[in-house]
Amino acid sequence: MTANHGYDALVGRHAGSDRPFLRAPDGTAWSYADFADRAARLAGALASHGLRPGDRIAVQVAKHPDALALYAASLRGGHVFLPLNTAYTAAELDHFVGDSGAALVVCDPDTHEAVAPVADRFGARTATLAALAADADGADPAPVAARAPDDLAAILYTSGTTGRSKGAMLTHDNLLSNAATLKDAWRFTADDVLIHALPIFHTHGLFVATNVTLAAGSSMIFHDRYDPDAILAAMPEATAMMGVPTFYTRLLDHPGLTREATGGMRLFVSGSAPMLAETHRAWTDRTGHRILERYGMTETNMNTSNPYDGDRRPGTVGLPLPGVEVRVVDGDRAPVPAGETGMIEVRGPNVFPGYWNLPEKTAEELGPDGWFVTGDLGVLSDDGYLSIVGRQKDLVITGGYNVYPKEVEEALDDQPGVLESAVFGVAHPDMGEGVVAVVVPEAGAAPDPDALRAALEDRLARFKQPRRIEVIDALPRNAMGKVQKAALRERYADSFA
Ligand code: MCA
Ligand code: AMP
Repeated sequence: MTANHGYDALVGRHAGSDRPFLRAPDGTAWSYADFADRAARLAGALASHGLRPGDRIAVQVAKHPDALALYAASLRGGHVFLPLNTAYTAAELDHFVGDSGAALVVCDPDTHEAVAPVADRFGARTATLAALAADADGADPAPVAARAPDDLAAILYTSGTTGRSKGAMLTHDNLLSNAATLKDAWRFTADDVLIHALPIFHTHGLFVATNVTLAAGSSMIFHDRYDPDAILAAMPEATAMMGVPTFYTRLLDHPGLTREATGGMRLFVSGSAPMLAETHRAWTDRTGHRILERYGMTETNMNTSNPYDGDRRPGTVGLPLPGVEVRVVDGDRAPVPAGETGMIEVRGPNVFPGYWNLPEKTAEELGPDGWFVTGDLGVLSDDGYLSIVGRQKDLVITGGYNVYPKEVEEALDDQPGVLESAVFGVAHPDMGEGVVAVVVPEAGAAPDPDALRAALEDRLARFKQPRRIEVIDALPRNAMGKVQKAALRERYADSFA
């Protein structure tokens, strides 16, 4: 039998198991054998579309069990899975399809008309997930492609300071090693039932939640969106949930969140964005549970986690995971003592091999010694707990989604009457941070914020669009001419209060 490092361990070994894997509120109920069979047939459908090992599949589809099976099919066929946020516009898609050289773009019927011309331009095929699923019904299972630990399993695009998204390459072993580590660290077993309400186009929902479930042989309740009522209704049948901080603040606003409602749960995990210590404490007061906060990145999967047994410290992201090294360094990349702030760097089997087709960018962030520069600022306590105290990278995290200001600034600067702009994040009660833009008009021009907003509609995903746009005379700059974003953040701090 051919060895496929990720597929065999995550999916293949379950092929004969009638244990439950996934159930969805729409009535779908898949055993592990059903899931493996679905993946094998979808892999057959992909092969019939001419896909070969190593080919990239770009996938922009609504959350659906078949989308998860398509990820497993991609692993089986040895393809490289490239999931895309459903909020991305066709304009944004252009870069992902072109840069990755995807052979196939999978979309939904309602986006087919917009997606097909993008795929055509780069010589990629287009298929809807529904059409692939129909093909899969009649397809023979595709053979399992041979894949070594270092072979690519996925590319996830993550924006950069230049405004251009970079494709983070992830290997079979990046995914598998992290899943095995998290399963043990968080004590996942076949008895667990995970509430899965995250999107499956990012690391959190696709890798952390799904791969941990597969690695442990647990099952999941698969919600197609986040809805606090539906989550509370699912809790009596579940044991664990993973979410971004907004999941928790919205549940705290729900009167149904009580000790009784959460009584059967054993674990609540939070990550992707900073959780306020007060949210952590409020959760404990209401439910008696201590949220377990962890820290990761697209490029590294998960790096640190608060302990399962032991002190889960509010406002910290815990300790390095087994096998993962974490250090905090100064400007010369020399480690600083505990208690001092510096740049967080990580190293381990979880760390990606680089950015797709960007060797220079890769070399800037990933040294030959394997340490990856995260762009996050942190401080280690005497007993090894990491706290994230800021970001050196100019990044806004809103509701767990990342927005790189440069990309939004470029879109604003292109608008008639705009001389320049600055984009930044300020506190938002629901999303953690909300995006704010200030624009400086060209001489004699008077850009209208509503018109600017409308102009961004087709260009940027909704979550990147500024929730507040102000026209101002000049950007505050320091003596070096650099825009003082800290001053702007302070001036507009109460925008969403
Ligand atoms: C939706 N909107 C947003 C966001 N989500 N705006 C800003 N930030 C967002 N995150 C827009 C909608 O388009 C809508 O616009 C309006 O805000 C209100 O939408 P609402 O219905 O309230 O939102 P929702 O559909 O309930 O979504 C909120 C959400 C969702 C549940 C928090 O954003 C979500 O699932 N976030 C999770 C993101 C995630 O998985 N991140 C992991 C990345 P309009 O009203 O104009 O139509 S992986 C990662 O970061 C690393 C590796 C890690 O460590 O995990
Ligand atoms: P992404 O680019 O989507 O991979 O997001 C990774 C970034 O999310 C990290 O570099 C951090 O800035 C942030 N992040 C993830 N988890 C946490 C956390 N628990 N606390 C604070 N920031 C986090």
